[in-house]
Amino acid sequence: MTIDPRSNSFHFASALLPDGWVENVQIVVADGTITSIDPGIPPQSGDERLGVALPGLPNLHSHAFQRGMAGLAERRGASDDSFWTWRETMYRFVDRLTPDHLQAIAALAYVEMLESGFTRVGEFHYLHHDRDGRAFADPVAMSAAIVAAAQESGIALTHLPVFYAHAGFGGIAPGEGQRRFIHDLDSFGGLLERLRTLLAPLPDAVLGIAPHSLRAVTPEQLGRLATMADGPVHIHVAEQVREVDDCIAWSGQRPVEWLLANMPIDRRWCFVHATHMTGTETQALATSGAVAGLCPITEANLGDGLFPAPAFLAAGGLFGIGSDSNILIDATEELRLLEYGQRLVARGRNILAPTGGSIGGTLYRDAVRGGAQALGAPAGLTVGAPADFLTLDDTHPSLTRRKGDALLDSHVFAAGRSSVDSLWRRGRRLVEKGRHIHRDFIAARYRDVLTDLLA
Ligand code: NGQ
Ligand code: ZN
Repeated sequence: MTIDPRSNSFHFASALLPDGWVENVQIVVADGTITSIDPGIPPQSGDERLGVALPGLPNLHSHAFQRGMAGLAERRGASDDSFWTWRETMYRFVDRLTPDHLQAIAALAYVEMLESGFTRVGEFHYLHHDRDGRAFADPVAMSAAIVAAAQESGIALTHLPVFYAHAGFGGIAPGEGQRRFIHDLDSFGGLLERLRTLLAPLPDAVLGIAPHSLRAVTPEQLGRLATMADGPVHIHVAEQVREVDDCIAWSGQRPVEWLLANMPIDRRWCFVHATHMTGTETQALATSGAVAGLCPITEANLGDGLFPAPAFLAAGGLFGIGSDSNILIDATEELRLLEYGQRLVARGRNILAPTGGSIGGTLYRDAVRGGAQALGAPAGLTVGAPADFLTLDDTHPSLTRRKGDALLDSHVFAAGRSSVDSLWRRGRRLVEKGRHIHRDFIAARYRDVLTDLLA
């Protein structure tokens, strides 16, 4: 029998499928795509035999370049530090980045995402222009660096080019530190056109659109933007109390309230953060079809506040997780902190699952489903989806004698990312024993770039 080099078959002792755990499952892959899933059969000759398989997690919100400043904004300043003082530091870091710098930094971020169990990233990309604020000769030069980093690392990309026009509510003119982000609707339309071509050769790539925040766009621009593309629509919203206060002063409504009342919110939309909501807003967002994009590590790092997860989930809300500032890239820690934030405030345990439910299992499954919806991608291991999965290390002490959801509880709460063994994208093994196959090269280049940038 001749073996098609693009065709693979895998046999797993157990696997998490969209309908739950199955044992002894064979998954056949052709050209990167799953062509069959057969549970309850013994290994066939030619199968690669593996242990526990999980679907890869979508990382629905990343600003890859911020990986380059991770840890550099943790020193206390003269006056009270806040999200807004952090943003000043971030703007200074942005000032010097070239497309080559961006590619090197993003590639390392994506390698780390894959190593921790993410298989797709939603790159919320606003660093469009050259250092002087003028468009590059090739206006998609910075997006091309993101695409190159996705290609090198192998991660699936949902590219979310950001529309940014103003510094605050009411159409305030942008500041000097924002010069590299700015578009008008015409230039942004041109950018989208170029991006369609740029993304076409990248397997499984999705193009969405991202009005940065209600601070950065006018209502007229926002209304137009949603009609300029048919993919996902992502927006930062209600992350900081100051934003809520400014929105009320401008419109008489809170940010989430304003969006739900004035825009055609549906399953295409992802509300990133949505931290500060009233009970009424929480209910309304949960039933809108939109996904809440939660970034627990970054939200803790920036002092944002705590998302009202119990009420949101009780109302049937969908969420996904994002690594946002990439201060630390770890899928298990995002899920762990999502639950721990609630425990610390409620002074209780086992909060974000229905009665009798496993916290790790519930959060993992929900984050796969919500993240996939938000990134315009198939959710989990199904026929027709890309073969994007990871295996857990069966010999990890923390996983001893665990099965089914108990594995996910111990993966998320006890072992953390150290229990990720290998990871496949489109049926190709990119991570082996916790290390990306191109880690050495990509990490060395990252060090060179940071040495240059921090000189
Ligand atoms: C961003 N990050 O676009 O990188 C923002 C900060 C802003 C987060 N919100 C800038 N986490 O919101 O104006
Ligand atoms: Zn963000």
